[in-house]
Amino acid sequence: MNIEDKILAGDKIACARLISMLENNEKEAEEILKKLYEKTGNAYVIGVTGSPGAGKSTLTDKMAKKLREKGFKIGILAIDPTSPFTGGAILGDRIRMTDLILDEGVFIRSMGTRGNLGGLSKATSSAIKVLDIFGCDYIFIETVGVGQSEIDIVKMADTVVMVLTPNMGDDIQAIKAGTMEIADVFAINKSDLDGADKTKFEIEMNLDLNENTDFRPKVIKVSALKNKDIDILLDAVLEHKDYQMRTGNFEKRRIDNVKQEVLDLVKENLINLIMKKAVENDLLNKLAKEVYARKKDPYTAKEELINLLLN
Ligand SMILES: Nc1nc2c(ncn2[C@@H]2O[C@H](COP(=O)(O)OP(=O)(O)OP(=O)(O)O)[C@@H](O)[C@H]2O)c(=O)[nH]1
Ligand SMILES: [Mg+2]
Repeated sequence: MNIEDKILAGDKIACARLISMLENNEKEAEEILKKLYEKTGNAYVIGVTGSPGAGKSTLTDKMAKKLREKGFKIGILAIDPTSPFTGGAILGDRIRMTDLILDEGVFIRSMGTRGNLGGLSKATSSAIKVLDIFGCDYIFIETVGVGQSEIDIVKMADTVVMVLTPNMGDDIQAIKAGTMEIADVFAINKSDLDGADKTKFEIEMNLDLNENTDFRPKVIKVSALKNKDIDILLDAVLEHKDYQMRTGNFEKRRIDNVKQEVLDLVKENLINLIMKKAVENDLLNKLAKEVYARKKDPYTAKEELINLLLN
């Protein structure tokens, strides 16, 4: 059997292999995705984001288990830009889902920056496609932190769950400042500890200021550790899913994402083409020296490089 058929037959190893090939930017892998692309589009993607240690992995594990009980097939991608590890080296500290790993209906993988030649964002969007083809009904993408690269990644999700914890103090200010608007659902995790009501109150107050949006995110107190109120959180996710389906927002969001993806691919390809030609002719070196010596300006240099492609 070739790798395509294996993946369609539910072979996890083949799935992992194709993801690795995509991470290595292998042309053959892209060809496989081209052939199988029409089989994507069935999975619903849930982004889980929040500060380090907020309980994202524990929570993802509990949500995945609930969905497994209903017979759904699940994919989990743990994205960690600070981690050098990728693929098989996952099962360390950042993921606490050991028993799910043995479940044939669950695919788990962590993805770090190293070895991802085309960048983490591209690798993530490729991996989502592979898991979709593999037959996952729900795909979780866990991202640490709130930096721009994580935001770009979490935007690939259909629903974003922002995980907060009680007594975050200044952290909550940071969240307000930058990233509140990417959340579709807020999960106040660790609500077995004191202070969850206060955090919920603060988030609700902030949402009050934002009444001009047509969807108001739910704020749900949960405890991943105690497996408490996970159903309520999942209901809030599904409610957001229904809202999007009803209003056409789902389609709009996905089309916006495709636009971004295609443009990113074009950018990458053009740069590669220009670099290849510029290196062949030693042109980049020559131009850089000329710009340095003030014989030329950077803008003219840019035009000359672009002209390489056009001619
Ligand atoms: N008290 C309490 N502790 C929790 C809860 N959920 C998770 N934890 C603990 O918080 C710690 C971090 O949990 P993780 O699930 O690894 O958190 P994370 O956000 O995935 O962490 P990183 O991936 O490292 O950013 C662990 O020690 C968990 O046991 C909870 O609901 N209540
Ligand atoms: Mg984690």
